[in-house]
Amino acid sequence: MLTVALSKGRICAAATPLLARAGIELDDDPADSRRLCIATSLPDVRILVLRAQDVPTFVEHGAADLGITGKDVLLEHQGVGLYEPLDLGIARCRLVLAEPAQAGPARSRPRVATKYVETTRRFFAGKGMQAEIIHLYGSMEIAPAVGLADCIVDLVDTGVTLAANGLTVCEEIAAISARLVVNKAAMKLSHGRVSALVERIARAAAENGGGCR
Ligand code: PRT
Ligand code: MG
Repeated sequence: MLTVALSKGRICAAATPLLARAGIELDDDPADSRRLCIATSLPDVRILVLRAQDVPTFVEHGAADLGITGKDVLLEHQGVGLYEPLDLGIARCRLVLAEPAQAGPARSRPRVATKYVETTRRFFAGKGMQAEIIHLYGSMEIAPAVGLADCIVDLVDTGVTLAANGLTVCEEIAAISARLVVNKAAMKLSHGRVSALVERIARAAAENGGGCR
């Protein structure tokens, strides 16, 4: 049996049609099933539906052989024991630094609201700066308006949410999309079966206009 850990929410919504094109049909719709483990049309492949942030943990520990999650989550997790063989080209967005459109003069030690604590720390360290990081779990966009932070690090797609909260992008930190990850030990021990599944998904992603290695 090969177990694939799949990030629920918008990545799951985009990945399900991609998996179907790869010949992997889920027996239940993850959006309205309470099952967290879903069988598929391939008798030896099952899907675990997980919080995005938990996908690398399951794969790293071998509880899942493969995983599908966002590059934002992987940058933050900095997993060891994971290969990242494939960019699926779905759930694309950008990780950005954003600030109020009418920002005051920059501080030497900016206060930055984000859920991407490690990625933000590394980004500022790369500029030779120290940031005061305010760790939030959501609704980062409101933090500058209420004086909690000077700027935010968050995902942006259309930019509508930033604009609605009076924020503009100052800098792009990373281009984000969903990635396929593989447990390193599974890649060695079950090489034939794992690489056949990776190939199947790679072909479907390429047909979809994504799928870079
Ligand atoms: O997990 P959490 O509950 O914190 O986030 P969520 O419920 O907003 O998203 P979820 O769980 O469905 O999926 C999160 C994953 O989807 C991320 O880890 C990314 O890899 C990927 N992804 C792709 C995105 C977006 N695009 C995106 N636009 N995740 C979040 N957003 C948010 C963005 O932060 C903004 O607040 O969507 C909002 C709308 O974006 P605009 O710019 O189109 O207005
Ligand atoms: Mg969510």
